[in-house]
Amino acid sequence: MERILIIGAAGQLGSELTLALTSQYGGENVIATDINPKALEKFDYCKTAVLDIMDHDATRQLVKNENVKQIYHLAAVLSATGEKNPLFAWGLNMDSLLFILELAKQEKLDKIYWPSSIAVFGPNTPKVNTPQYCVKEPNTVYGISKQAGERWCEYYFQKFGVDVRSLRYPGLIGYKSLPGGGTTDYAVDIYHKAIAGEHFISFLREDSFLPMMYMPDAIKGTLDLMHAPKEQVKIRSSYNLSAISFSPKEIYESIKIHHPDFRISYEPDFRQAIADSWPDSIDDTRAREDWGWKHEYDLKKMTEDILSNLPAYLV
Ligand code: AKB
Repeated sequence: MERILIIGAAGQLGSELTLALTSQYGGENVIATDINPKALEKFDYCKTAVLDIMDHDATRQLVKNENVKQIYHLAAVLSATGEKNPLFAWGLNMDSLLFILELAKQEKLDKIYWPSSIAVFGPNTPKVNTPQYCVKEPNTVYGISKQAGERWCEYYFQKFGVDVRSLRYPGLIGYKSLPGGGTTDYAVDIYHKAIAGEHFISFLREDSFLPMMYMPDAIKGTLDLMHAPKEQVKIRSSYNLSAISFSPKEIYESIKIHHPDFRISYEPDFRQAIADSWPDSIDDTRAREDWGWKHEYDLKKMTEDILSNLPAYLV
């Protein structure tokens, strides 16, 4: 049986993608891996393995022994954490991607998925409806690593035929796991504070707009891209992908409708400069044209869904 390996499965995206892949391929054929053994305990429905992606030998052995044919490589240091330890972030983000691309080439793997991000854009990029192709001068180590990673993905596709596919995710918002060091993660934390009846302090200004997406849309987009016939995947760096765009004030107001006593204050920190360097909104025409991308959730629908489901997750 050909298996799917998920690297960094216990993170925000991996937690939900692993479940979706398991329902499509069956628990026997999905291997969730993470560096943290405790974090793997929640995956009682598929195969698991403790894996440090920097351990090339162990990763290669796992791929060979388990007959892995597809890899979702999700492990990365995100934007805010990356700024605290730039060389570590660069080392992990780049070394792991290059190793996986090389492994895919050597072992003739079927498909690789690697997430890119709106962080590839920078202060000189057009901010509104940011096009697929435009100036990209990222000024975070995370953004620089995603931009370089995109070039490597296209290189491995063009030179060696590695079928690697990628999306430039906006801020992803889910309630099934806690945020992991991103600039957009305030939009996850705010729901937790509202449910707990606590005051929320936003580390971004009230009018700081960023592109965002509810997790079910992100999962659907990822699987649609991975299931698309090869010839429809015409962009091999990474596709712009868009759903909603809002500010801290707007998400707060959407929550306040359901929690009238909820309070917010604004104390921008170093993450404001990161947000200021990213687009307000994204043009994802190519994803819509090439393989039929369509989002479902707007801010109102996402807030209703999170507020009705999050409490059950917290008990
Ligand atoms: C982050 O904020 O670092 C991530 C991203 C936009 O890639 N969520």
